[in-house]
Amino acid sequence: MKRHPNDLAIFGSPPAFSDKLFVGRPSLGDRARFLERLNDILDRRWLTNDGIYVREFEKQVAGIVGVRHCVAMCSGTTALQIAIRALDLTGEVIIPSFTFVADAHVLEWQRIRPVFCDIDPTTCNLDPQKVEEAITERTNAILAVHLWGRPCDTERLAEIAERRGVHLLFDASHAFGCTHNGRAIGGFGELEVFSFHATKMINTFEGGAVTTNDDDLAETMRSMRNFGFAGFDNVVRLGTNGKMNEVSAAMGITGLESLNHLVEHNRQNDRCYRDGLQGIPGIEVVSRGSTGQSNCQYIVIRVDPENGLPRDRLVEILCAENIIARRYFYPGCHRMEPYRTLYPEFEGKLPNSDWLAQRVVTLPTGEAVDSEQIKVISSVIRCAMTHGAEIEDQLSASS
Ligand code: T4K
Repeated sequence: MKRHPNDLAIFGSPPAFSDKLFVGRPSLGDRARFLERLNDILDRRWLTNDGIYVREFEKQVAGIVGVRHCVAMCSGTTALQIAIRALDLTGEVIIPSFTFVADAHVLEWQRIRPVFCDIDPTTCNLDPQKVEEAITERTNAILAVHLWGRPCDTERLAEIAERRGVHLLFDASHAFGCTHNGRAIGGFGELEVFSFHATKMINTFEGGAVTTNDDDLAETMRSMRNFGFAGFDNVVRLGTNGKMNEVSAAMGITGLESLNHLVEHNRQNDRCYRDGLQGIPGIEVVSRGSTGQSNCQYIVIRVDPENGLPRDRLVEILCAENIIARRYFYPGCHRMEPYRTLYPEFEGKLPNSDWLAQRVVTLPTGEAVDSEQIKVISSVIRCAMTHGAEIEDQLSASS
């Protein structure tokens, strides 16, 4: 195990891992079961358009989440787009900037103005007080994100949304299998949106879904994802192609069979990281949240640059060791195009988002990562942070 800066790969030592360890490595579930289902799909020659696997996947997701409807889609982004169309959102929608850029894109794509709101640096989610302050007569909705599976303050946001007469929906892309105050994520607000992208807790290669208890909304979204059809030859509204295909749904069902095992594996990894990273100067493992069970799909550390190494240097060192860590979610949507050009007014207005975006690193976990590997990752981080000044000196001397 790496103990000294001279053993680090950036100084010419062999990397800690011969193969790259990626954040977001997909969990696959039982391969044989998936292949069986794949053969069945081919035998049936029913590949997409509301097939039996999609229906089964929707039924199982709705059951786990505890809602009346799950409407499966071809991606989380499409699910968000269809959801905001079904709610008929217009004007302005409040969202965090500290999230994946899809949240801003789906609004701008519909010509809705994203209003970036700051987060609470402890919860890393929208700060309800700041949401309240951001509401104007143009505000139509709040789109909150359960970032890294940490539940939003759903109660305060619901109270604000109701009192101020705006819609409330959640992006639960990271939160499948998480609970909040005894309830599964997926049943809060008017609707919640999941991503089942390859990198997510449950994956359908590409995929997503909206979960809701609203019968009319569900029916509207089912029709919208299928070109606005309501039966043969009968188009009743504007629609698109947002359908999930059968192979994706079969992958999702296979993943759901292993959900408990996958979550338990992630929790074990989470415990290993917390042990391994304990007491390292300048490193704090972001908490899982205290209101429920986490799927532990994201292991996020905060790197304090005043106490060790700058965050980006640590990412560089990890990368040289074949540990492909990610800066989720740097630099924040308001600092990306087209938003920084369209809406320069958010510059300097989101101090907590900017602060966190400069400090976070997401580390590899999931089925493809085990405890022994985590011990090695932790020891590389310990070495790098403990010898931060030495490393910087050596690198500047050699450049
Ligand atoms: N809302 C939120 C809060 C989200 O985080 C996302 C997506 C969405 C909405 C939209 O949902 P989708 O429309 O995607 O269903 C990745 C994912 O593509 C994206 O789904 C995800 N969030 C985001 C957080 O991560 P990138 O640009 O970082 O992807 P990329 O290609 O760099 O891959 C990520 C990591 O996963 C790498 O370390 C490599 C690894 N990987 C990836 C794939 C696809 C694998 O090891 N195997 C694979 O097959 O966006």
